Amino acid sequence: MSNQELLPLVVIGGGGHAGVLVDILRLQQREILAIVSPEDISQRGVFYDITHLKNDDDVLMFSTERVRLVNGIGMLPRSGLKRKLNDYFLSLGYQFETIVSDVAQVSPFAVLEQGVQVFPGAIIQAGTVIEAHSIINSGVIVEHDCRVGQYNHIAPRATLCGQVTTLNDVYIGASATIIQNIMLEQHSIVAAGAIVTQNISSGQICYPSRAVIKNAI
Ligand code: JB3
Repeated sequence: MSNQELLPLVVIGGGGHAGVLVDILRLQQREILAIVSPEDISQRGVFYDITHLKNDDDVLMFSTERVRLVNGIGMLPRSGLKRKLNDYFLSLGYQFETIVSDVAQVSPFAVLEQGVQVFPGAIIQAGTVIEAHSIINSGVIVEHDCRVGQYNHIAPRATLCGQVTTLNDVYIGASATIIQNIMLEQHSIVAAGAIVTQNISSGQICYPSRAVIKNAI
């Protein structure tokens, strides 16, 4: 699809996560109409020359047919802000853009649903489905035939081996590893650096096992 057919964008949120998204979109020469954030954004150079709107209802000046939204709110464990804002704007008829960095590697045989965000260096292999509004952060590897649920946040450099399934609202921390065929149920959390070798039930948290240090001799 040429840039001419792509609709202009309005970014919701003006923090670090939004900054990475705008970086990606500038490289793709996408038209960004505004950053919507109650806080000052002038300290972030990446937002230069973009209109700053302070209230979410300012978005209503844009027709739902003539813009697409980008949710620039990061998704930390138990944070409901991203979904709350999504639900509000979806209920008004707005649609969210799926964003894929030019330096991510996404198989043509993978499926990305509405509002998915794939950051630089990420790899998504064949047969994998990423459901709506999930974040695949920088350097993440999602191996073949995985299914990532809605509103997941896969933090930088995490690895999902083959056939991993996550349900909705799962958080996988930076550099965590999920071995093949594992199921992570809704609202489960994997802490940064953890290695997951068994299924995790709904709402459970998996922490890195303590490094076992034994005398070598
Ligand atoms: O760890 C990584 C790689 N990224 C983190 C990401 C996943 O989550 C990042 O380090 C942060 O922990 C977090 O990123 P985020 O959401 O950009 O955090 P922060 O820099 O605090 O920015 C939050 C933005 O949301 C700020 O611009 C707030 O003004 C804005 N905000 C808060 N409430 C809102 C609202 N914006 C709108 N439009 N509406 C709100 O209700």
